[in-house]
Amino acid sequence: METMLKGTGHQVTIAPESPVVVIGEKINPTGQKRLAQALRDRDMGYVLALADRQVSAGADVLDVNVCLPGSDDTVLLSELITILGSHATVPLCIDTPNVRALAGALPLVRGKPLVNSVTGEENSLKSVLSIVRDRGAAVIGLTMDERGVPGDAETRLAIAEKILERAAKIGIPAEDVVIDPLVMTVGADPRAALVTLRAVSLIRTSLGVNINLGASNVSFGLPDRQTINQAFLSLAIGEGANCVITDPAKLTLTIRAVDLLLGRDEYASRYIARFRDPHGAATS
Ligand code: THG
Repeated sequence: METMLKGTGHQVTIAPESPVVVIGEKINPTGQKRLAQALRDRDMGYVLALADRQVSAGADVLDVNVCLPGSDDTVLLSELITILGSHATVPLCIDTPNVRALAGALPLVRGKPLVNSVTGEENSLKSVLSIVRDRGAAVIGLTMDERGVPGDAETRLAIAEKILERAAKIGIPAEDVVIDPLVMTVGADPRAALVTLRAVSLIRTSLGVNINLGASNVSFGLPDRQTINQAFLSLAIGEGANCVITDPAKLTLTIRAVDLLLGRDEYASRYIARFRDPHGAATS
């Protein structure tokens, strides 16, 4: 199954056996004071530089989240989408829990974006899927619902099935739904990563859809988070994850190494390309 995304200058395909697609997560003010301030000051130059740095570091797609604590992101998201759209050429991933912000921003995105995200909650399914369908976008489906994130892989599979059914019902094809089985932190629950890895495998083999994962949650509160994130991603890609939302400066090299080891990088050219430019500016 192929999920196709488009920016103004790049087309990106998420597909099994293809190289893993990297979504740069850094345009997100959560835990980033400098970005939060830049967004409050409308210092768009700072945000555009952050976009460029991530693309140079290997991001195929850019996640855009401008949710500042205590303020509505409706206006800011639309403003940033417009500016980013005439600057960055890669596809965008619109990351907001605010349906109004999503509805306002999505028509302004050029190409074919990814919407982050819909969940198995009735409210979310009802409001988000129709916006996605009307725009002809693709969407990330999170395997959580009114009861939260299930503690077992089978229930996450059931939620993924429900999201796909509801999407199909209103005319969104399965290839435009990327399922995110969600990872919790292993610092709080030693089996957290294991459940996610099982869910990746189960969803991938049962439903055949493409699978996204965030890499940063897993290591929260532990020392040397990067090592844990690298190990987790390697295992997850081995189980079938083929799209990763992460910090490209820290994880791209590991991802390219895993692609190489899984036979998805002929002549090791993509891995080697990361070394051609000291700033990591090689993009293919
Ligand atoms: N799945 C989907 N979308 C997601 C997530 C996911 N969006 C949000 C999040 N998870 C991924 N995005 C971020 C953005 C910023 C940070 C982490 C995840 C971040 N993290 C460090 C921290 O937690 O303290 C701070 C900086 C760092 O060391 O990198 O800033 O799972 N679909």
